[in-house]
Amino acid sequence: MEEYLAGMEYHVKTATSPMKENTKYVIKIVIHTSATWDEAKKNCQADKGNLLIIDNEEENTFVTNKLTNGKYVWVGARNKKCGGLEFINADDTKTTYTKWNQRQPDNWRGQEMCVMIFGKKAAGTFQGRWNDYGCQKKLPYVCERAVKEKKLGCGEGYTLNEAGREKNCIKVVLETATWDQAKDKCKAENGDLIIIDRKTENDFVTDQLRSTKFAWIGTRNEDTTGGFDLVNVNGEKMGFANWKQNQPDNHGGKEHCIMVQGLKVGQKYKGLWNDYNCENQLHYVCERNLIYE
Ligand SMILES: [Ca+2]
Ligand SMILES: [Ca+2]
Ligand SMILES: [Ca+2]
Ligand SMILES: [Ca+2]
Repeated sequence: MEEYLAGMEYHVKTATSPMKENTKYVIKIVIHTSATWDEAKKNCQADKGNLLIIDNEEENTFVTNKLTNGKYVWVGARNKKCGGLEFINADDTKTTYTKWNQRQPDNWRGQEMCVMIFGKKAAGTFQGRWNDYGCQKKLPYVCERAVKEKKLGCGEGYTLNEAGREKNCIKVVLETATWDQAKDKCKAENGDLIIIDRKTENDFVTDQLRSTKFAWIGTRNEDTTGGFDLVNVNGEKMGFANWKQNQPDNHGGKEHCIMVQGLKVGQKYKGLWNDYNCENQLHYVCERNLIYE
């Protein structure tokens, strides 16, 4: 339970500080180490974060639901000074959102200056509520840390392709390869030979085949008896096609892989498909999903 919990991302919408708006946070629930409030804060800061500042109801609920093993757990609010009941956060900003339990905060005997939240091990009506508590008590705690927002992109060498059925990335490869080699090369980069879904994608892709006559695409003929059973690299029956005149013809009974013509054959013939001998060495086009960069 000491790791930052993967996937537990929290978007602060109504943040205590404008700096924090739209920042994504992850939380870490430290349940097996008990610490005083100050130690807990120090530990969180050593981890490039801070004791959890609960900004709103949504975050309060989110965190409470994660405190499955917690009864009393430190969070990042504390009393500003002796005597009063004004609270500040672990980053010294004013505490705006609170969720006090009944009759709290009470600064019992003048010794309760730090704030804890009741986890799921506490009585039902207490869960998710706050209590001011003696700062020297040793409790588990919750840290939060802002994370850099990762952006989806294509990665080096790939171009965004918004022309197909789903948005993804393509790469025109100008080294030559047989159909099988081309497929393996695309796979090695977590993609596959391109499936051309529709006319717009065919146009988009072939417009980029500037130095190419013929390029392999991700369709082949699975019929070995002389007929046509055109299947894409996902094993689906071919949907869109853009055959050249009199194609496919399985010429000489040896043409089982599909290529598309590039701009090198002229604008007029660009984009047309032909079945071709799989052992021919051609350029090819890979397609893969967007990745986090
Ligand atoms: Ca927060
Ligand atoms: Ca109290
Ligand atoms: Ca596609
Ligand atoms: Ca042919």
